[in-house]
Amino acid sequence: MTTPVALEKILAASHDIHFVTSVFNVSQLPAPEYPEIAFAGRSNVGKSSLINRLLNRQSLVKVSARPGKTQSLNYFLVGEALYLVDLPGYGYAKVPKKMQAEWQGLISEYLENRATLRCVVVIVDLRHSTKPQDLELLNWLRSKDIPCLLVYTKRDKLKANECSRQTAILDAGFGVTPAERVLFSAKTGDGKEKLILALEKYLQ
Ligand SMILES: Nc1nc2c(ncn2[C@@H]2O[C@H](COP(=O)(O)OP(=O)(O)OP(=O)(O)O)[C@@H](O)[C@H]2O)c(=O)[nH]1
Ligand SMILES: [Mg+2]
Repeated sequence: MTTPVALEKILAASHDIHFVTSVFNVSQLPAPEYPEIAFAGRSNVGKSSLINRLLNRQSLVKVSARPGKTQSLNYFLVGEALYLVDLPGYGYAKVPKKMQAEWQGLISEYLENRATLRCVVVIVDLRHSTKPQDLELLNWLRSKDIPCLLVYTKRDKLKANECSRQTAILDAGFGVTPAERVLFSAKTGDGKEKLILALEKYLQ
């Protein structure tokens, strides 16, 4: 996995993608045998949809209009070479406080200690403002030197001029340059190539 082509090839190996396990407790984490990329973001932002699009699968990862669908760390092994980890979403008010605190504990313990974690993809909805919880996560990752990449998703929901305006607002709010984020749509596949190229850098 040293060239951009390599990751593309791995992701294209759609016959060789397996769901591995759901992790509710760090003791259940699989052996750190492969590099991994984790996908984080608010509930319902489109984490699972993004993974499906990346793997060209309609519904490998369960997607739901109801927020809070993903409640564990879900591991997918791609091409016997890479783990993709779908994380539970944060910021959904209807998830009981106790459960939210448990997830947060699990996620932060995982993010901070997983030696094979190469990148955390932080996904935000392009239509939204800079949400405090996203900024908090980003700043926490930055403070721990955990590599992260921002993705602004649901791009298909905005017209070009609105898209530019929102992108500028989010860039300013999160303190990133255009090179540090990717615009994406799980619906149209827009941005997929850029995302693959950006992720490739973290796998070298
Ligand atoms: N139009 C459009 N809809 C999207 C896009 N990405 C996700 N959605 C929709 O947004 C809803 C939530 O998508 P999920 O992928 O389940 O979101 P999630 O972040 O995994 O949600 P949780 O697991 O609940 O945290 C679904 O109805 C998706 O179809 C996108 O790029 N464009
Ligand atoms: Mg999900």
